[in-house]
Amino acid sequence: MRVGVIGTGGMGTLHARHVAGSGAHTLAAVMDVDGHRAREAAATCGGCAVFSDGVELIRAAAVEAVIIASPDETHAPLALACLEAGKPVLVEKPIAPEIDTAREVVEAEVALGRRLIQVGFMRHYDPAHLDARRTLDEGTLGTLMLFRGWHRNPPPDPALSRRQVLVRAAVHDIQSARWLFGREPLWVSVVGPDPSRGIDDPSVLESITMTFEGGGVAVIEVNVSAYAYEVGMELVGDAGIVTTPLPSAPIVRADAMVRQAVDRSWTTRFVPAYRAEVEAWLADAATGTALTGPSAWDGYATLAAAAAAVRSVEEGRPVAVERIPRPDLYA
Ligand code: ISE
Repeated sequence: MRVGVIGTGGMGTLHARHVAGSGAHTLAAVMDVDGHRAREAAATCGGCAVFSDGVELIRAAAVEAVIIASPDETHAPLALACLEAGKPVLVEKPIAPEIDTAREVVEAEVALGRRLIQVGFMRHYDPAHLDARRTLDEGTLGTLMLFRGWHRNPPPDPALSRRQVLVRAAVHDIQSARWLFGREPLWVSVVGPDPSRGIDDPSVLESITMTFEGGGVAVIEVNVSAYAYEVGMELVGDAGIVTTPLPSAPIVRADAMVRQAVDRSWTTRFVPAYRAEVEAWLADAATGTALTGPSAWDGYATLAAAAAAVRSVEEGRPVAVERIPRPDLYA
């Protein structure tokens, strides 16, 4: 496939590198509002066309598939342009910052009648998550009762508000819980360590509890005040428990200490998952049939739960998740 990448910040450049290095596919074009940054990304990937307008890139004849890694509020309009052009797209999460916009994207794809959108929930491609998932599928854990997730980031600069953390970051963990339970959350409740902080105040740590249709509970720590970067989960079933392992970095004993390095950012922790995500998406796209990775519905449904999480902070109580019924396209 000939691929165009929109947005050449850290994430877009990493995706562009994975496309260029895939062997099977070509990086045809990149786009960024910062022309210098776009040209630099093109150069580090061995050269390609450079656009200053995302929709022009999407419509270009030389581009067969699109990756959207531009700012959050551009995700939905650009994904809609991909649907219009009939081109497969991998769009970074969140699919939109607002739930109504996310619903419009789902409705447009349903009207088209074909799955062309994949959302960037790369944990589906992370070996540690996949191993845990396999253990659950093999029946070793019995019935899944509890998903416990942790998502720890060193403090971002600039700081993120509680709303931003719930809508931009916690959607990953909400998606992991939906993926493992295979069902939708019914209720969401969020508490932070400092009850005086409002939804637009900086986030420190959010503790999100979700109850699921058909039983099951998820308890998720999203912590933007952490010593390093850690993402993991524990699945508690009625017959067993699986926990994703600690980092596989070597354990060093020296100076009367035992040390093991921990990642500082997702850009190192999840590199293999991002590469696998792009390769799986392109392999699906190249067949010309439906995409099979996390869908626009997953993007919408995680956002519906994130919207309930925002309301839970605002109203100080558990909130029911409101969402449209799942269209047959995503059965
Ligand atoms: C951040 O919001 C991201 O976009 C990354 O995908 C994620 O892995 C990271 O933990 C988030 O904080």
